[in-house]
Amino acid sequence: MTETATSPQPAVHFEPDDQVERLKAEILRKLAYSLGKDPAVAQPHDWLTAGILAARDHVVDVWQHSTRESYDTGRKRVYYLSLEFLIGRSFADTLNNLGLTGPFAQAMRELGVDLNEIETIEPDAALGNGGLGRLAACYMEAMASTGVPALGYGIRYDHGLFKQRIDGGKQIEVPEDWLSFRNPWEFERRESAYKIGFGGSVTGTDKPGEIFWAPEETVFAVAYDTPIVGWRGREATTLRLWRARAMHPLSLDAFNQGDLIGAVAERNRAEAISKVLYPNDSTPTGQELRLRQEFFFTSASLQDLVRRHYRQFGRLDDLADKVAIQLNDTHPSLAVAELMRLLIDQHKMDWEQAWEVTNATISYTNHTLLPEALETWPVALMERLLPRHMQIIFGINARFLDGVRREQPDADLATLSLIDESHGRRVRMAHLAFVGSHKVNGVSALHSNLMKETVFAPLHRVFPDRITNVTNGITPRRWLFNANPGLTKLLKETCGEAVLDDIGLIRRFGAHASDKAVHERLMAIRRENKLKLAKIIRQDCGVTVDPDALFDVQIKRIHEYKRQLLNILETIALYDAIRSEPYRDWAPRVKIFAGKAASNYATAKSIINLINDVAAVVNNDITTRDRLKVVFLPNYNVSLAEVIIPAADLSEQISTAGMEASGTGNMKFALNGAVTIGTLDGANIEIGERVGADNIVIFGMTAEQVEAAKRNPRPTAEVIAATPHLEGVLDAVAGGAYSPRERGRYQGLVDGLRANDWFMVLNDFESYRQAQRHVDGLWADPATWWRMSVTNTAHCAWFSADRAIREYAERIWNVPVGLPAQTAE
Ligand code: NBG
Repeated sequence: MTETATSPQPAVHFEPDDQVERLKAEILRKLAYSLGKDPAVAQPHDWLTAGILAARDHVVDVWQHSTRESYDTGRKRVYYLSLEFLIGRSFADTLNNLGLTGPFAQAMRELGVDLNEIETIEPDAALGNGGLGRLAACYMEAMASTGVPALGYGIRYDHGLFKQRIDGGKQIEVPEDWLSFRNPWEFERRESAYKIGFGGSVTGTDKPGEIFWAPEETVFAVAYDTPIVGWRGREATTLRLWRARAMHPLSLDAFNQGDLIGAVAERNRAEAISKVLYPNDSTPTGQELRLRQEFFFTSASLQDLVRRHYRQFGRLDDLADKVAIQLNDTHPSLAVAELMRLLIDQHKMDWEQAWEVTNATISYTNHTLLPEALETWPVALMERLLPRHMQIIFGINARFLDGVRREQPDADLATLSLIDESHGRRVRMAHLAFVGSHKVNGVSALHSNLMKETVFAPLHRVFPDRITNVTNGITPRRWLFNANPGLTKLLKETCGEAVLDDIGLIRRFGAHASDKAVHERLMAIRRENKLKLAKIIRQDCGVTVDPDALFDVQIKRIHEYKRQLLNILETIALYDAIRSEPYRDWAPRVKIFAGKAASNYATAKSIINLINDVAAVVNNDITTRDRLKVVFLPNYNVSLAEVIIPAADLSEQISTAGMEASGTGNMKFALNGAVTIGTLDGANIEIGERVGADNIVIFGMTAEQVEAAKRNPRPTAEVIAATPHLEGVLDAVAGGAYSPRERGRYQGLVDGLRANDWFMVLNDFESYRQAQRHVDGLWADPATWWRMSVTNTAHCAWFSADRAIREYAERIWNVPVGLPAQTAE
């Protein structure tokens, strides 16, 4: 589909002056008729809501056109199932994608309102924990931008990821309440409600259509739709989030007998399902409510898409020609059993055909290899909560294992089985997703290879063509054009305006790698971005930082494998070094940390505490003055990342090799011109391949070396003894030098390291320290530093989410991409 032939003609085509007048009128109408407010008394929040509602109308024009077009042409559609969508704010991005930022700002200005200011009061939609959820949000926007008809399915949590406060150096979790001012982006669809059953019993015969599941409990899933508009407002995708509602919100009998709690018991139990996002990242939660959430949104989504297909085409044997279902991690892997159930029990399809359809329709993305992160559910719980699905899973397993037994008599069936018999009987959700999918992808080249060699090795031998790789991508609209307008302007000047439509053209920036004038411009742009961040640091941490210092940034979930601990231990070593040679010419640095820890992850919380304790000591020491500052910014979220990333000089991507599946922050930093210090892990490797070894600082053990060291660990005492400075750092931390009021606070943390260096913090310490001193040298030479920066920006177009979506479309979904391809890098 091309822009000229079929695009709608929204209001963007008016003459500039008319357009501003028209936008003003639209905003005022919303204020009056949707909010009932007079401009004279309107609060900033009213202006925000009126502005969003006015912008949303423009999105709706595009959206209806996209939806109608994909319906009329019967095009294949992608259904992206994800328990998490970490969206952040939407107003600025939507305006930018519609090309309305300038006119809207002007309209607001003429109404006496500062658009930039009201944009910052939009709450973040934080329906996700970290990389996995943010990836889903980037992909929804990229599908709209590349013209892939798509619907994202998830849960409309009342409360997203908790807000983090830092109190006395410790993380405090506060409930988040993004819906408190209502959500002006969404449309409630009362008419699109599905019954979701739990428990009960199964009766009948084995024949298709003659089995009956009578659930003991039924809740409603009600749809809420949010349109997501792509670049230049050409197409839009739909995010459909489900909210749980009770069938009988009030028991009048109980109420009349004075039992107020009992009267709403059913309602509370039902609504609990969409009440709150589980705050776990890369580790499963293992609670019944979580399984209920997973089934709830999976079942609602499948009922919805099966009904849509059946209504339009009147048959289901061709489902895979029109529908591609992508499972974002194993959380929706019950889709395999649920689709089988719908086809067999409700549509009377026979098992073999249903299996063929299911397998051809579904594919699965794996996002982690951490063994403790692979989801499993006890068979007994599944039998109680989802008896029919458990039968189907047993059926899938029996046929699968029979097939293997016939073809590969030596295969180790215990490792292949969907049921793990070794720790009580448990369903392996990754196995279920793998067996039920026609393609399974990892999210970076290294990760996909490790999938074949480690957790999925047995399944890979049975299905050697199933695993493929699609390295993650990020949307350049949000993470470059919108987050970094200064750099974007420079890129337009140096690469041409067309860079906005064809991010591949950013490679032209590389011609300026040694251009002094460009370096000067970049320095000024970065400085401006750093000033903005410095202001937040002053407000939120009470620390004044020097914008000319090197901003060294590690922002992500707090996790042992991500190794914030390595970073802070090295920071302590640097602090000691500065104190012992205070008159040396140290490169001034600001160490910036941000990130949340899962509420039940004690070690991660202790690491946050340590960072804050070190910050308190370092920032108050006059000997280090401005040469070292340490800050921990509270409440890391998408909108804070949008300020931090364009202000970063150095990007810390220092996970234990083999443990970070991909990383996506690494891509955002590099595209914005930060230099990466990192391990050969996840997508760091591919960033290094593109920017070149001279433009990235790599240190530490490789994934292979880590594996070998785990099999044959070197005694930690030996490692410590062989590593300069390390003993002193560990002793200081363990002995309470940074926690004088509670000297034993970090004894356990350090004892843990001494007992077992599972994450190679001790093993990689010296290599990391030297890499940091190498960074000092690079920073001291601006010609080199800014050459590196230019080169990073110039060579990272490949990490655009549009490229990733094209790969999924071609290799996994088999859907045509509607909008013209950008020139390949
Ligand atoms: C995360 C990985 C990241 C990766 C994102 C997106 C989970 C389970 N996995 O490395 O840890 O970038 O997924 O693929 O959250």
